[in-house]
Amino acid sequence: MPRTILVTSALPYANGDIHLGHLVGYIQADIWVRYQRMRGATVHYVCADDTHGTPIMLRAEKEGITPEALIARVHGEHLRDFSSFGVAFDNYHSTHSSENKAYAEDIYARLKASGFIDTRAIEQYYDPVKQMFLPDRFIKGECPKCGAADQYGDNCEVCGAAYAPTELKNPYSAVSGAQPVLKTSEHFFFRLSDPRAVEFLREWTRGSNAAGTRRLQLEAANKMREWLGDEGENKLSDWDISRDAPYFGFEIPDAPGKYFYVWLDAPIGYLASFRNLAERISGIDVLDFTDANRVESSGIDMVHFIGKDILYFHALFWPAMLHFAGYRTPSQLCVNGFLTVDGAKMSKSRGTFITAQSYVDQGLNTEWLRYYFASKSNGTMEDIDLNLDDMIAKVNSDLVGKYINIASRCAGFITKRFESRLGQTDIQACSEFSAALETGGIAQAYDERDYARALREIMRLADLANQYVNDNKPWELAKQQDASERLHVVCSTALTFFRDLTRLLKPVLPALSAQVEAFLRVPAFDWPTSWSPLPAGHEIANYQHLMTRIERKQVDALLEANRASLAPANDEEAGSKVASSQQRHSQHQAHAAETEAAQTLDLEPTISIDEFTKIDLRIARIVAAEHVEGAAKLIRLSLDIGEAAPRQVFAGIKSAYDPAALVGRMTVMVANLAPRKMKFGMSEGMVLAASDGTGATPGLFILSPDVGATPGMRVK
Ligand code: B3M
Ligand code: ZN
Repeated sequence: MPRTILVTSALPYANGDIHLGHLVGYIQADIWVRYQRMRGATVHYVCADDTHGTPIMLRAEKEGITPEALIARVHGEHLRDFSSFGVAFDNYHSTHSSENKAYAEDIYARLKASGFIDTRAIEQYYDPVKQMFLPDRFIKGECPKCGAADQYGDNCEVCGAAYAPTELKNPYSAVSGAQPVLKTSEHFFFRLSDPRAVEFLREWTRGSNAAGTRRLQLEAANKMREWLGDEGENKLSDWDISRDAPYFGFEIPDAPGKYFYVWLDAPIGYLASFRNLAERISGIDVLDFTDANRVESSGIDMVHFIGKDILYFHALFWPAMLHFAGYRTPSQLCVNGFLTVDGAKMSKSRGTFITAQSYVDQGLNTEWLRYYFASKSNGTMEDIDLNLDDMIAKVNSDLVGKYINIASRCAGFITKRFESRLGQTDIQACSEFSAALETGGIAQAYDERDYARALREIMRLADLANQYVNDNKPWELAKQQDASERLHVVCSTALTFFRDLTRLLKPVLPALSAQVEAFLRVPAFDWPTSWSPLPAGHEIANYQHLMTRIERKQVDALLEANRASLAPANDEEAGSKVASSQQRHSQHQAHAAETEAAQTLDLEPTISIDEFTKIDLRIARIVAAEHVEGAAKLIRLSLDIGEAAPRQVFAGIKSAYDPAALVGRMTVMVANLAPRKMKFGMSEGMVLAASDGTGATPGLFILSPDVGATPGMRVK
């Protein structure tokens, strides 16, 4: 039976631009939605702007406009950015809406009625000049641990210490500069520590959805167990859900001057956006989607795509709030990691804090990015690195070099020689291709959001298709007398393969697929139950080039456009300024070393392939890493290569790596090197690292496999 799914993406704050870091999660969700629809599911995909809270109120004030005017403008910008990247919501609503107000009030009233709301007086910093309570991020002062000046009220960006705003030395208000005073006021709390809530959440964590998929990824479920503690333990605290005026949000019924905290009504915005959409669709009963008593019978799933930084809100507060208010709870959370660019946190000074709009303005194809993000997404919470050179290489070699190349080499012959009509196809080749396609597990990989695996399989099929073209050489057939029929068959077969590859890529590359549908003159692709060839006699349109290659200079221009002309104090991460100048320095060194090596490259004598295969290289996961007492250069590594016990290896990489940063990484080891007895113990292999050979630091780089490789895989 086809599924019905309400899919949501996290609601971006209405006080900032959409950047590439946001897009990771939205693109992952959009691909999943498109895939489910191709499989025949009914999917409602909704999102909205998250519009409430102090930062939005203050920013509007600074711009001299109302918060309503600010959020209306940002709404337009956000929607424009998502559309540019093919992220196609059925509705992009706002948390500042009548639907959201009604839901927030209803949920609050029901929680209150079931004894889940407490009232308590709390003492907080208050700005006597601005006459408002100050959120932690709006209080600054000296770090109580290291004394660094101008640190925020919750944690220090210099030493990393976390603390309460009241611990800051010489605190001041970031709004007015005034010295804050402590003031008491009444707040409302959601009683998350109630034993009923803890018990419910334990049960909820273990659950699965209507399709039998577990509710939480492994890593998220582990986090939940950490937050919830052991059976019988109660580690949860109550949640402060009210804020005092002045505040931009919804005033709490029967509590003048008290507002719902932005995080209370933000996730409710999912339901509000859906309700607003449902009014435009006939035959939908919203209660089938929201009412706890109907979920069992309706079988409808609600799936949230979120970033790992907001798991706490979505896995604790949100399901508990819904459950104790009689609403259905989420059936699945799909959590993504953060984005790094070229291995480092995005930074304005490096130009890697790339806005969605600048990417479009620079004329880059947004489907390049969709493809690259998909190729790095494996359905886990791991961070994703946008390696710019790797993106260029992947797009140029996979998409343009392998996939598009099939059509560009064959389409012209059909047009010129056969009046744009396809001929018979090669039965043998077609059945081999569809057999390879059906055993590839591509559908399952999409369903599990392991797009990296799906794309690897699709590229394996593209290799097969290219092999077919190379073996049959249409360009040579075209020159031979009497080979016309064969030429027709070969090109028609290759275009069938191209059609199938496009179908498989459609969730990732919707715009390109639409161009291919037009070129092949076929109806919109779905996911067929059987893969039959394009029929003989079918007429196609003229081939027009479908995708260009990326050039490094386009990427450089993009970085330049994003390199902020801001004073350093405005950089995104104060701490990273040190890191970034260090990094530039080491990049410079590495580059110099590279040039030098190129001139004097001193190769080892040639070996045969047999000699090479004697070296058994394996993918290893570093499960532990520690300094070795008394050893100046060594780190002791424990390497999991899928054997019963991890191997111990001493690696001379101490000058370049902090052991803590190695744990969990994947690398490559020589697994059949004779064990060597060292002063500190047995070394049972060797990890591979690149270096310039001079021993200069930081001149050591251990190898990492591409995503998807698992411990024990052979490398050859
Ligand atoms: N606006 C934070 C974020 O953009 C917050 C998400 C709300 S989701 C209900 O990451
Ligand atoms: Zn500090």
